[in-house]
Amino acid sequence: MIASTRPKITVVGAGHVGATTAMRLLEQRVGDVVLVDIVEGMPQGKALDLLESGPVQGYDCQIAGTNTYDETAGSDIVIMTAGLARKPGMSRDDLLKKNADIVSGVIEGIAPKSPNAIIIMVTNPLDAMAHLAMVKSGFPRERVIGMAGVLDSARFRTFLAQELKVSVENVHAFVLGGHGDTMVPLPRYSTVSGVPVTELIAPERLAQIVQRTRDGGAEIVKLLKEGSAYYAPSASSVEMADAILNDRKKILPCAAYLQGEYGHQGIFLGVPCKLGRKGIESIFEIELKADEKDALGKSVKAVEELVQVIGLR
Ligand code: TXD
Repeated sequence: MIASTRPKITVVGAGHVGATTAMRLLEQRVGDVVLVDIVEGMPQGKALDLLESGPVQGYDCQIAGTNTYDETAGSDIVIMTAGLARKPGMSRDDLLKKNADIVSGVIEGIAPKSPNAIIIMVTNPLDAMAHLAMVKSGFPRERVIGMAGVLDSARFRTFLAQELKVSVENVHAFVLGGHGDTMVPLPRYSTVSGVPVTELIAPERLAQIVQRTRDGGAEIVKLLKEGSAYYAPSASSVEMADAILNDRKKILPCAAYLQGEYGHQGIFLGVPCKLGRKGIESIFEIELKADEKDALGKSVKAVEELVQVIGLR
C-alpha cells in the first residue's frame, strides 16, 4: 500500500455490504481502505481487484485486504459489516447471538489498534450491535454510530419519489426509531421541496408507503432468496463516512446512544444526528405527537429486549 495522508477507513467484513462499501469509498475518493475478513485470501483478492480498478476509474486511493488487525492500526473510521446476513424467513433478531459473538471479537481486536476511530456499525440487529460495540470498545457515544436511518429514509424517499413522479433529490424523509419492524417514519416531517407529503398523498396510500418502507429489508431478502440488501446499505454507510471525514455537519438519521434525548436513556435508537469530524456532534430533538411518542416507545421496547438477551441491560 502506498503511504498517503488520506483518511484511513477499515471495513470489517468483505462480504456483500463490506466489499460494496469499499468500492464506493474508493470511487468517491473518501480515503484509503483496509478490508478485513476471516476468510483467507478473500479480502486480499477483492482488495487487489478493486486496486486494479483504480486506473480505469481514475482513483489513487489505496486498498489492502487482510485477515488480521495489524494493518488496520490508526484508522480514522471503522465500518463494521462482519456478521451473518438474514436468510428468507429469518428475522433480524434471530441473528442476535451469533452476531454478538462476532461483534465482540472484532471490536475487542480492533479498538485498541485505532483508539481514536469512529465506529460505524452496520451488522444486525443494528441497534443492539451498536450498543455492544460501544461497550466493547469503551469509546464515547460520539464515536459509535449505527447505520440504519439513512437506509430506511432512502427507501422511504425512493417510494415517495416514485409515487409523486419527482426527483429523489427533492424528497426529504424523516425516520426515527429502531431498525426493523418498529421503525417510525414521520410523514409530517417528510417533504417534497418543502411541502409535507401529508399534503400530497392521501392518508391510506401514505400508510401503504410507510408499511413498504418498514418492510423494505424483507422485500429485498424475499427477492434475492439468499442474503440481504447491499447496494443501498453500502451507499448509506459511505454517506455517513464522508459526512464525518469531510466534517460536513450533515443531519442524518443515525442510531445513537440516548442520554435523555426523546425521553429515553441508555439505549441506541435512530434519531437525527449532526455528523462531523468528531462523529455525532449533536442530536436534534423535535416535538413528537402522542402517537409518534407511542411508536417510538414500542421501538425502544424492542431494542431493550435485544440488549437484555445479550446482557447489556
Ligand atoms: O441497515 C443495516 N444496518 C443493514 C445491516 C443493511 C444490510 C445488511 N445488514 C447486516 O450487515 C446484515 O444483516 C449482516 O449482519 C451484515 C453483513 O451483511 P452482508 O450482506 O455483507 O453479509 P455477507 O455477505 O455474508 O458478509 C459478511 C462477511 C462475510 O464475508 C464473513 O466471512 C465475514 O462477514 N465475517 C467476518 N469478518 C471478519 N471477522 C469476523 N469475525 C467475521 N465473521 C464473519
